[in-house]
Parts: sequence; structure tokens; C-alpha cells
Amino acid sequence: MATSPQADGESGTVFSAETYFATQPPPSSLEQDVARVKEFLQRQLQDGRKVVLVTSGGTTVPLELNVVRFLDNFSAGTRGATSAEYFLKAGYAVIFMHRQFSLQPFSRHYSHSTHPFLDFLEIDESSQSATSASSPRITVRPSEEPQLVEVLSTYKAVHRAGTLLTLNFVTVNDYLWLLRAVSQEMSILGRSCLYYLAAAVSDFFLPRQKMSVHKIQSGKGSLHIEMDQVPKILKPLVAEWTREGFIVSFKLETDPNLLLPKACQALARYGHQVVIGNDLHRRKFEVVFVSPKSSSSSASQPSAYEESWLRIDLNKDPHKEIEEDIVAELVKRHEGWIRNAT
Ligand code: PAZ
Repeated sequence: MATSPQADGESGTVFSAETYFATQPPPSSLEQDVARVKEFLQRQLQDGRKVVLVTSGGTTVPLELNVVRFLDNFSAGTRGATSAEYFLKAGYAVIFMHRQFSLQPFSRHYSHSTHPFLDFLEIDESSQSATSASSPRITVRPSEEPQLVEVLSTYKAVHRAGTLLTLNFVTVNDYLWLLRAVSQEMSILGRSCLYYLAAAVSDFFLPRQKMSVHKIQSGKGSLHIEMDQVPKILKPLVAEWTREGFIVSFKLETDPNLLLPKACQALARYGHQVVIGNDLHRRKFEVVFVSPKSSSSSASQPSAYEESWLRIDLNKDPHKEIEEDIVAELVKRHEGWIRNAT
């Protein structure tokens, strides 16, 4: 068994997934998380529900063992949190694996930056609270009530039904260990599980063995850090950990010319079912689904893939969320995947 990383011939090191997990330590919460996932999946199996794993938000790359500094990325977790709600609405049970403190289903509607909840509460000075004779009641601004009632009642119903399990990660290492463990557990569902990998995962990391123990000191001029490549985790996910799951990955680009070639490249490399391509600045109203052509005999040729663009018009309907249509399309494709089981 190879447990040492390989030099890539230029600079840095390429870790296989096997080497990665043999050399990087698991997060301390892993065992506990796996126990919660097992219990959740057993219940969904008994109830005959399909399960989707939604990954969401960005990963950090710590630069020190006693971490003061880390690299991060832009993702707020909007795509993941919004999609999770639509999957729940479509009858799926959802494992929502997200970056700690990123947006979550339901509470996302009251994000502290875009819609802070204190702004729509009012103090009714004329009334007395039922619990304390001296303090006045808090009321909800009438214009906010309809949405709050809708969000709150769905949130409560999901909690009563026990169809949402939330797990969190911070670093890219937490993410990789958790993704492996959850997907291995989910494989008991066969074709009834869907993977919706919307998290923005770092492509580079600093192995524990190369990290400074203490805070990196300034005063020695510029800082040079050589990072290694994060292993391509979709490869073992598709080929080993969950062979029958319906796997959807996301590809983010800023150069529109790269979107389709990169999506096709991912499908050719990993052999999964769908790549959803999105441009950083257009992602709220336009995405492209890329998937193997059903009749294709050669999945390694670019012509072996078909693209299908999904667009919404935010000028016409500013409240429309593109995730509603993304999820509707995937639910259809997943049903086909289950039907076509041999
Ligand atoms: O979290 P968000 O809604 O701000 O952004 C979503 C997204 C762009 C991170 C997601 O749609 C995506 O493309 N994720 C994969 C990124 C990548 O590794 O290419």
C-alpha cells in the first residue's frame, strides 16, 4: 500500500485519497457524526424515503496547527441551504453537511446581513408579557408575518418528521473525512440516494506534517507557502464508496469559456451522472447541466456529453430561486436513475 505522496514532477505533491486518509488525522467529532448518520439513515430506510446529501459552503485551509491564519473562499452556502429546502419539499430526507456558520435551510431567510430578524420585531409597549408582569410583548411586523408563518411552519414540520440532519465542517480535512464516512454509510440506500455536492472545496491544502506548530512570525520578509493538491475525492466516491448513488457535482468558473470543457473533463475523469456548471457572477440566474448522452458509447469524447441550460428571469420574478428549478430537474433525473436499475 502506497502511503507516501508522489511528487507531481513540477512542484508540490499529489496525494491519492488513500495516502491522504493514511496521513491526515480525522476530526474529533467524526465518530459521533457517523453514529447520528447511521441512526438517521435507518429511520429513512424504514420510512422508504429517498435521501440526499447536500454539501454547502466553503472549506478553510489552516496554515498553523495552533490556527490563527487560514485560507478561505467566498461561498456563503446560499446554493446548498436553498436547495436543501426544495429537496425537503420534494419529499427527500436531507443530510445537510455545511460549513459551520454558513447559511442553513429555513434560518437563511433571516440572515443577519440581508434580513436581520431584530429589524422585523417590534415592542408593543401597550401590552404586558404573559411571562413577566413588567416586560412588554414582542410582536412581528405585520408585513413580515406571512413569510414568517410559512417558513416557521415548514421548519417545525420538518423537525417533527425528522427528515433533516445537519452536520458541520470547517477545514478541508474535516470535509474530506466527513464526506467519505457519510457516503460509505449512505451506500446502503443503493440507488435511492442522491449526492448534491455544492460546497466550494479547496483544491490545495497544507498537510499537517508541513504546518508550523505556532503562529507564523512576521519580520522575515515575504511569506512563501507551498501547498499540496487535495486528492480528487470524486474518484473514490464514484468508484468505491457509493457505487449506486446518483452523483451531482458543481463546477464553478470565472472564465465562461472554461465552463463546458471543465464540466466534460470532470465527467470523463470520474464517470458520475451530472455536473452543474455555474459562472461566479451569473450563478443566481443561470446554470448548465452537463451529463453523459444516454446512447453514448464513448464517455471519454467531448461529444459524448449533452448540455442543458437552465435560466430564470429575475427582472420578471425577483423572488424566484433558481434552486427550485435545479432541484425539480434533478428529482426527475433521479427517478429515471432509480427506474433504470437493472
Ligand atoms: O454558496 P454560494 O451559493 O455562494 O455559491 C455556490 C457555489 C458557486 C459555491 C456552488 O454553486 C458551486 O459551484 N460549488 C462548487 C465549486 C467548485 O468547487 O467548483
